[in-house]
Amino acid sequence: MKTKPPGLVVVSNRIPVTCQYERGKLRLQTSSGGLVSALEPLLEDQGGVWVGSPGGYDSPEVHKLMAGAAHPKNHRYASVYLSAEEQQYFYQGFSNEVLWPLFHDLQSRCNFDPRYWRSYQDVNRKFAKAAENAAGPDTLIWIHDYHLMQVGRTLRAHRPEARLAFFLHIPFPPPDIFEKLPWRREILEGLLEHDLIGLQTRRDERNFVGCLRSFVPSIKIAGGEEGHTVVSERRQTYIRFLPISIDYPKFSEAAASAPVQQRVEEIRAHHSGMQIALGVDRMDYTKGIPERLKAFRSLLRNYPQFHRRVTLIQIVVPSRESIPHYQDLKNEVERLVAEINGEFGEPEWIPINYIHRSIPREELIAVYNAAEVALITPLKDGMNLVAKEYCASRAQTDGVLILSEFAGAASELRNGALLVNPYDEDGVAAAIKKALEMPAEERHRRMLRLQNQIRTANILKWRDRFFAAIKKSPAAS
Ligand code: GDG
Repeated sequence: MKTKPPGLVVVSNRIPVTCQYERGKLRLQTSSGGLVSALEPLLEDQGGVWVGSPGGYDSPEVHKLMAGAAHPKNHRYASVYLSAEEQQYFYQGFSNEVLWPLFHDLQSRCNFDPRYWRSYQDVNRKFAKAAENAAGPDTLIWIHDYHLMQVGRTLRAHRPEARLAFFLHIPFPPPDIFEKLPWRREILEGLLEHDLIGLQTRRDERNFVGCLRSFVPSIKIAGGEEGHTVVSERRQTYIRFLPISIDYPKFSEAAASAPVQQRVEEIRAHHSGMQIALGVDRMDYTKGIPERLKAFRSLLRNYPQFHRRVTLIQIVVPSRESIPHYQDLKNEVERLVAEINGEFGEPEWIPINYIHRSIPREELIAVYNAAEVALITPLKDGMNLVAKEYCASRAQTDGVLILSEFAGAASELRNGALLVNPYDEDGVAAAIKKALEMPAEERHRRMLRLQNQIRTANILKWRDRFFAAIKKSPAAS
């Protein structure tokens, strides 16, 4: 008997499990990062196939480990295996030395090596083939993020009638930055093979449409407030900003649970008489970690009344460690932590408590709950889920969110958060002071607004809005 084809195939660079060497042995670990956090609850609820790479190199050992891996209850993984060279040129190279810095407005960090582009196209074809194998004729194929912007091109060539959607998790740059990309036209035309393109914010939608106008002159664009429709030679594409979110109850319920509350008590008892400020980030230069540490140093220099009264817990999850810029960043962060602790520390007070590893989800929720202030100050960020998770985890409807105006989350959370320019060291220091001194009634009022916003616009709502937008896309009508 033939099995029913799945209704949804999600395609992303990584699936939620990672093959990694640990003390010389290859093991399976859970992957962390915003995309996995966002898509996991959605697939749990919806079912389907998740196509992506499990990391590690294409080898019999990795295949064997994946063959024995447990699949989640409601969906299954279809692995795409990458060679060492593909990891180097496609992943580290084109994805993370070209697209990542360029799309975060940091073009001086780009390395436009043409070998990277060739590998990017080859690997995108590989992902397209895996998606095609997993999809039935009516399946929606939903491709995610900047690693896979050419997958739609191959899929469309093989399946002209397929339903294809794309979501970009990172920002889309304005035309005067995007134009530096030698393959700008190919990237835009590849994206236009989808029926729907979702972006994080209105600004990203505006930038993307601006780039289409500048670099693909043959198309017609209509629309405004309710999204844009692009008519190209062969098809129509609907473009819409759809801000991603979190599984709100997962955080709020865990935060209120007895084991988490017990951990919160322990963490607070350890910092008795002090307020806790918190940073949680992947180790990435876009997250503004050195700039934040310098702002915290300004707080301690400008306002000595906070000595022994505040501790910054900074959790940094190792990321992309084989890329030189990331190694330099780690050294810079560690130097700054040591300098600041050296300058201000006392026998009974360490100003910055630095954790350089991923901690378990429940422990993270306990830390969110224990911290009076969250310092989310990326230089540029597609959304930033940590900002939303922090609010959802505040069981006592209290706590102050300090948020960079350059995070995608700022457009939804501006009414409750204290918005800052992450490049303004003294400005961020003043915002931390304001947060630490904020009256309880104002903290409560602001947090209530934030929680209401995030609870209503949660991840399942995001999915529903995405599916509603697909129905609106011209191919569906
Ligand atoms: C990309 C875009 C966009 C962090 N530390 C630990 C841990 N985490 C989890 C957090 C959160 C995720 O990692 C980080 O998500 P972000 O959204 O903040 O950032 P990116 O990884 O850069 O994500 C971003 C996102 O995609 C979704 O579209 O918002 O702009 O760059 O979920 O909880 N998880 C655990 N331990 C940790 O120590 N378990």
